[in-house]
Amino acid sequence: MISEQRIQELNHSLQDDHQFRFNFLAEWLDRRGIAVQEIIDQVAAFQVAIPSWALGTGGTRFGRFPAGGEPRNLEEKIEDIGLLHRLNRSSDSISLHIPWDIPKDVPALQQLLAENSLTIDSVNSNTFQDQPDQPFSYKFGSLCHTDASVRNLAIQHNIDCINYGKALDAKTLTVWLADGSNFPGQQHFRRAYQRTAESLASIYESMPADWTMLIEYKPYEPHFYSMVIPDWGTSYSLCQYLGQNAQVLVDLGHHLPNTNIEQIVGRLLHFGRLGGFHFNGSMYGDDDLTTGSIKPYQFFLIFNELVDGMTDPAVKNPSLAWMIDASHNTKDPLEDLLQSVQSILTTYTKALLVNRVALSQAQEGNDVVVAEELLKDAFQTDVRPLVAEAMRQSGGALDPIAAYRAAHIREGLIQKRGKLSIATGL
Ligand code: PSV
Ligand code: MN
Ligand code: MN
Repeated sequence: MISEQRIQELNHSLQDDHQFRFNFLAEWLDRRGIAVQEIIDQVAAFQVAIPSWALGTGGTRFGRFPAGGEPRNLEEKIEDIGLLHRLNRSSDSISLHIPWDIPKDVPALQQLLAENSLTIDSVNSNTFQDQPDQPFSYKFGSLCHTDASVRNLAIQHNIDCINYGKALDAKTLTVWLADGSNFPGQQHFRRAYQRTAESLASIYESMPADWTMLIEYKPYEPHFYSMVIPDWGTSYSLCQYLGQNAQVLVDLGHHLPNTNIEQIVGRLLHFGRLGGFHFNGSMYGDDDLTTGSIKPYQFFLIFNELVDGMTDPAVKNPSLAWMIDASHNTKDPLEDLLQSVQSILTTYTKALLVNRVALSQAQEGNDVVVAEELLKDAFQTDVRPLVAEAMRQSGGALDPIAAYRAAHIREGLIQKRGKLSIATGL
């Protein structure tokens, strides 16, 4: 849909302005003792996985307005992500959701992944929907269910996910449970937790030793009175119960308004239990909007904690799995994903600019104003030329969204797949 040569041609037309802006910023940072190329290399190395379920329009329960040209199968989803990766060189993997993405022809998929320079990031289980041929229902829960037959079905589904993942060299199983209750008295909290822990242990025991289980939490929805894993503390305690290869996954949208997410990140890093991140933007809750679109300063503060933890030798946390978990109701999903990656990299770059030595001194000396100003200084720096330069140096587009539009990609996809093609998603 867009060749590397076309990307270079488009870059050529933007090069002059880019160089001007880049030189100014690079010189300014250089004067302050910041190693610019090191920052660029770190940004270029940062890769964010794209979920297979975010390539179509999400919709709400009130309606859905398809973008047209949505991917109709796993192969086309891989092609779409390959396209994103060609443009920004920062989305080199895909997360699968079973049973939506059951791999059929594994060798052909492996070849397609290699052609698109992609790998499989994680496999996500789905026990929040009943499948047509399913013998028991998840209506009253899956891993927490009162009936062992339902629990075993959900356990087996997760084991199947691991096996699908193994065939494609994945190493992560992500578990998000919709289990919970809608009314007081409906569910016995302690027994539901215990059954969940034991079910997760059966799955954990079936996982290869080099795999990680990521456990996501969410305070509400689909249940509105209680969720079995509503918060990071519950995820954390389940991880402790399971073992070292279980980690907490933070999804930015899974917090109640005004939650101090950056502090949660700091805590989990301190315990060495932060396994992964689902990026999105949120105003009210699990809105799944474009990353960074609503609260960019909070997003920066979260990245500041992440960079602080990742660069502190005292922190013993495994490397993190980064993924976008968004839904697109009004935008072209591919443009939204490009915007999200751009926002993630921009915010990461700002966090890399924080003067950590000075910040630490200000914190230890209780200089509140200087500490805050150091953060604001990094946050207010326009680092977009650094991100563009990282993409250019990696062979991507200086301006991925402009390149996407210039190449009329959505129009091409509609022509190929039709106006009414619908992708599976949330
Ligand atoms: C539902 O809230 C959800 O958005 C979770 O964040 C999961 O990660 C995702 O769906 C896929 O199951
Ligand atoms: Mn999520
Ligand atoms: Mn969610």
